[in-house]
Amino acid sequence: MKFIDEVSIDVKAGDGGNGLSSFRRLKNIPKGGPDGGDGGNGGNIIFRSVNNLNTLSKFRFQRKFNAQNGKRGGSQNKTGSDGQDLIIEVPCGTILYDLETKNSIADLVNDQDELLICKGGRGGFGNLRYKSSTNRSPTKFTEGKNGESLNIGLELRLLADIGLLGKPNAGKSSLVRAVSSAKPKVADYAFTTLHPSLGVVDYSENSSFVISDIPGLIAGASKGVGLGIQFLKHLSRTKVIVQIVDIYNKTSKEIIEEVKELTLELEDFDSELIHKVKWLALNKIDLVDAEKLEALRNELESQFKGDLYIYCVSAAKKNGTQQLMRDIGEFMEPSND
Ligand SMILES: Nc1nc2c(ncn2[C@@H]2O[C@H](COP(=O)(O)OP(=O)(O)OP(=O)(O)O)[C@@H](O)[C@H]2O)c(=O)[nH]1
Ligand SMILES: [Mg+2]
Repeated sequence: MKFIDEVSIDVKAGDGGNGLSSFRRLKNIPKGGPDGGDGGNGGNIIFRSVNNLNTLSKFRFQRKFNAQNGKRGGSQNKTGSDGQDLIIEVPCGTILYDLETKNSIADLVNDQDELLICKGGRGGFGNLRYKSSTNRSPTKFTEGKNGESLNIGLELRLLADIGLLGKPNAGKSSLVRAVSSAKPKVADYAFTTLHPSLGVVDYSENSSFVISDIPGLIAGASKGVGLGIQFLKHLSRTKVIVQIVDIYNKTSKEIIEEVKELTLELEDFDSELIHKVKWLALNKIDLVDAEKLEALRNELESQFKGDLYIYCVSAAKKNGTQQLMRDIGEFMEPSND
């Protein structure tokens, strides 16, 4: 299914049913009293987040959602039936915005989180309600109230513990394949990955975390170059961001430039995210001479002076990748918060 992470939709709760004005008509009681019942209430619009969805794609086909109206009141003091609530399911991690005010209304994170977003209108009163000692035959009734309506923006921010940040071809998808059972496509051309995906990493016998693969980022991304920065929002909920660099055929100067360049793009998008970049994975070490690698590593260690944990890995050969995941997993354990 196509990956969609932003949509706008119109939702409207049901209107309340009108009250009824009627009088009892029985053969032997020609002048029966008022017996008009109340209208039913309109159905509410409720959003629910569920685990088994991971994209907002279904909203491409349906943009308008109406909950049922309440039914009109009946004679013999029958209340009209209430309109059914409409439950709209979205993936966990969906943020709801009021598009008019631009305010965020809800952030549905956990499976089965629910929130009433638009309340159905109340049903009107039937004429029986208006009977009194001074007015035994009221004809007055009230109309049901309109249900609330909203123009809502939905934005999905994937829920991952770890996000990967890297240029196209750095080996992000290869790393996800190496450490999880997820199988994002890997190929030797830029922008193989066109949308984010998630994988579960079992970093020890009883512990796991979720890693997210995102499309590659290039200089100028914040100005829309390449696939742009639209996917960086999926890094916003991660606890840790791992930067990954292809070191094959590059000088240490080029590698340092690349690390800084990507950090700047990330900063342009959201300066808060910079603090999450704690790890640097130097990838494709299988293609690099061991001595050169050692020198490179020392140079980078002194350049980033403890700002980054530096790891040498080969995602393709699964070399060093388990250790990297284990160390990140242990770093994220609650006692280290
Ligand atoms: N030799 C070697 N090749 C690798 C390694 N990791 C990835 N590659 C190759 O590098 C190319 C790009 O790998 P991907 O995993 O698709 O890279 P990516 O970062 O996901 O790329 P985009 O999705 O385009 O951003 C593929 O041809 C991989 O086989 C590695 O450790 N060693
Ligand atoms: Mg990829």
